[in-house]
Amino acid sequence: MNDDEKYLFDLNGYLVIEGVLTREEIDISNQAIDRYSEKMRIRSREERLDGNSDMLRGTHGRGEFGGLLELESPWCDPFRQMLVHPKIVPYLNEILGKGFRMDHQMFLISMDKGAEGFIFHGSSGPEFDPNQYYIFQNGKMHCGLTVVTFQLGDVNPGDGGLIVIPGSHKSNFSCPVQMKRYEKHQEHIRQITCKAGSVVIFTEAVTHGTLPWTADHPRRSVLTRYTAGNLAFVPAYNIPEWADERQRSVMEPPYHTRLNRPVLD
Ligand SMILES: O=C(O)CCC(=O)C(=O)O
Repeated sequence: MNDDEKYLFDLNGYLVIEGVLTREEIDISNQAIDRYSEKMRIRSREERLDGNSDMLRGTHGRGEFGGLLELESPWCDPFRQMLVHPKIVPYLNEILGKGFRMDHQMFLISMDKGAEGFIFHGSSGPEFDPNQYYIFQNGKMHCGLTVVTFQLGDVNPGDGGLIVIPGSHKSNFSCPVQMKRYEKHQEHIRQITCKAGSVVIFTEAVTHGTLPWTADHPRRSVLTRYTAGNLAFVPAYNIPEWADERQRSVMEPPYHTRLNRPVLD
């Protein structure tokens, strides 16, 4: 993570890293999702995420596809590589510290035209959230839950998808309710655009949400939430047999790095 990237992550609470996946990796990942399309779960109207905001309303829920790491070989391969992707590890070592761990299991967000948005959420201000936080101390960033999103399709201006309030991970006041509903102050809100193969990293402390999807091509984003090696948001899980040494290291339960915790370089 170079100095410009550190500055931008600290400033905005998120970072876009371009060109992480090759065209072949993007294609295989998309083929895997098409092949197992029956595993896609469309959120029901009872589980709506739009917070009853007219600005975030859609015609249907977003698609979610879990268990990507457990697909049959070779379809699981690109996702297992994403888990400990060598181009992403240095960023997580900087943002979360060595010994970082996968917290929530990897899953796909899929949105086709008309899929609803997600009301703004995140933990910034006014209370301290010991699981989702952003602190800068002793010349270093310290984060709780942090999201890594691999993009399997382009996200163009106006398409919808992930939106953030840049800098809100350091805010001290509550986000105005109408802003959370995307009804006010839109000029301070940024839609994150990027090309297929890019990765977006953001701290859960930055106030973020989702705009309804408007493009003809689907949104496909593979999300994994990581956290510092001593933290857990969700209960730890069993380490699967297929995991190699690198993958095992990010699936360790939470404990201090000093206790011979395996770390990735
Ligand atoms: O649309 C996005 O990428 C944001 C998703 C999100 O914040 C969530 O699922 O909790």
